[in-house]
Amino acid sequence: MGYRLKTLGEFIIEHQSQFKYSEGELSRLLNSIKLAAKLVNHEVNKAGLVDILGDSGETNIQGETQQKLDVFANDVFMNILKKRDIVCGVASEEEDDFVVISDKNGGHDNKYIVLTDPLDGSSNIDVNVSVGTIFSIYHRVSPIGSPATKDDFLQKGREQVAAGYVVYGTSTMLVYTTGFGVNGFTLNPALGTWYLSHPNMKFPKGGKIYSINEGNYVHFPQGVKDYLKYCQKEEENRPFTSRYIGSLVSDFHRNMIKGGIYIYPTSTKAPKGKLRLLYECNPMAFLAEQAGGKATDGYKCIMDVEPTELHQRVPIFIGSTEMVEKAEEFMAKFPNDANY
Ligand code: AHM
Ligand code: MG
Repeated sequence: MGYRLKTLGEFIIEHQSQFKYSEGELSRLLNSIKLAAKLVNHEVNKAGLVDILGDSGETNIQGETQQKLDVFANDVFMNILKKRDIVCGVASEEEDDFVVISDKNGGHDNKYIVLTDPLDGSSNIDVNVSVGTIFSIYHRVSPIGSPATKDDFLQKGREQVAAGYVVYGTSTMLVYTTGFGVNGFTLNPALGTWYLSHPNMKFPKGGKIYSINEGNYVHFPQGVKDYLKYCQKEEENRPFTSRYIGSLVSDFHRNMIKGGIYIYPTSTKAPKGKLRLLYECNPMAFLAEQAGGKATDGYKCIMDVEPTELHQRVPIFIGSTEMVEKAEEFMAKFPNDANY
């Protein structure tokens, strides 16, 4: 990678003036996420070398088995965020409840809250397939000086200040938005430096890739079944092609570059969908919209869904605008069965 490429550190400083009410905290917060991502990357990359693969023997709040690396990634993000004196609270997919963080004086003057899925797609770790980290940043709504409350975390996605993901793939990338477009940075592992490799990322308007776990087909709503048949039909520029890694970050990343749609709908097995509104869907929806794409629950924008609980699940249709809108046309023929 060329040595005169812009680094993530330089990029953050250059764009600091875009954040009207920040006194540099948001830049410092992004810098701490970049550090946490490097630590997790280091561990993920040596997963095959050391005895770190396999179950930690613990389950998270949803009763799913946690992998050791999930626990490691969660600890890294929690610890780094706790120590930086920027956030007043953090919620993680791997924690039962949100964590209140006091400032360096033992008070509660910090302004930001972070929600994170520290290691998404972790069932892929044992088989050496890409995983990711997802993060979402908000201003607190509770008064400065008092401990963070649940209301700080139950804000609509529209209120996000920043969001992003790290994809630990064939190379490691950090992709984020602060509401001024989406930029992607690739890690040079030899130097530990992130370089701006994908400036101003945009979803192609249309695309030919659909990503969904078709093993659940018989359990899908009729609108989804009909849309899949549309994707598979030999007509005009179809059939589309199916690609599903089973790692939201990686599937989203590929679709943003090539044009595509990712769907995790409701099903008779998962009546609310599978993915979490606050840790997964809202941050990816913010990125999608900032990249000219779209994210809905099949009927309305994900970022307009009113959050009611921390670990709430929602169905999601996300990706190239024309593809999402076509899927919505099929969904609109049936009543919304989403039970959330
Ligand atoms: P996780 O947070 O437990 O890792 O689950 C989220 C992941 C997504 O990354 C992925 O797209 C989806 O679950 C795959 O689910 P499924 O195996 O049901 O297709
Ligand atoms: Mg997840």
